[in-house]
Amino acid sequence: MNILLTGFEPFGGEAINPSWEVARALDGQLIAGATVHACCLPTTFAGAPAVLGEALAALRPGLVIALGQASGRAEVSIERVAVNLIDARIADNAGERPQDVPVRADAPAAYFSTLPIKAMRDALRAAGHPAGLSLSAGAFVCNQIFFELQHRLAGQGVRSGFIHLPALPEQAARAQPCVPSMGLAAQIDAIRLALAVALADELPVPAGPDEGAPTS
Ligand code: PCA
Repeated sequence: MNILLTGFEPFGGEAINPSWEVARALDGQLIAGATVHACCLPTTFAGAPAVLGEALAALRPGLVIALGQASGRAEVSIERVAVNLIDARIADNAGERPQDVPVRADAPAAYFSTLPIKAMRDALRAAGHPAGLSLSAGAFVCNQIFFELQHRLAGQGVRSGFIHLPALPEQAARAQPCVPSMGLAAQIDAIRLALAVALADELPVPAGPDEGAPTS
């Protein structure tokens, strides 16, 4: 089985993005017999969906987790819901700042994660990693990609979702004021564990948005 693990290129004037550092560190690793394939998405509204679509078509993954950076968050943040809204607070890497537009005009208002989010949170905490559930992935490129992912895989029987990561210590040290951070090795361990927990889930994948509410 293939696992697709996506990260984003640096954005907002930063030189590094923990999401891509974590994804590329896990690229090629075997987790419970499944192979991780890392894919770097451009942090642009116009470019990211097509790169995601190509990776989905090429790999036909049995599990997909998209990663992004959320500076200011103190924990590995397992997102519950993707909303059909783009409202950029800063420009993306192409200089675009769309506001108050849907991700897809022809799609539902929201999709839930189909990952075993509470089991993942509990396993991460038990392993000593700060982790929690989040009710908003924002309204920037991460939420757009989370929404695209859930829309494209709705009814396909493939578990998918989104996890936001804290800043790396070197990013936190340059922020004014400093923000919470988590070291890269710990972030990599946490996402490896999150993938293992998602793979171990034997419940049927929720078929669509109406049935996608987390039950665990
Ligand atoms: N974080 C941004 C986009 C890319 C990333 O890593 C976000 O939260 O939308």
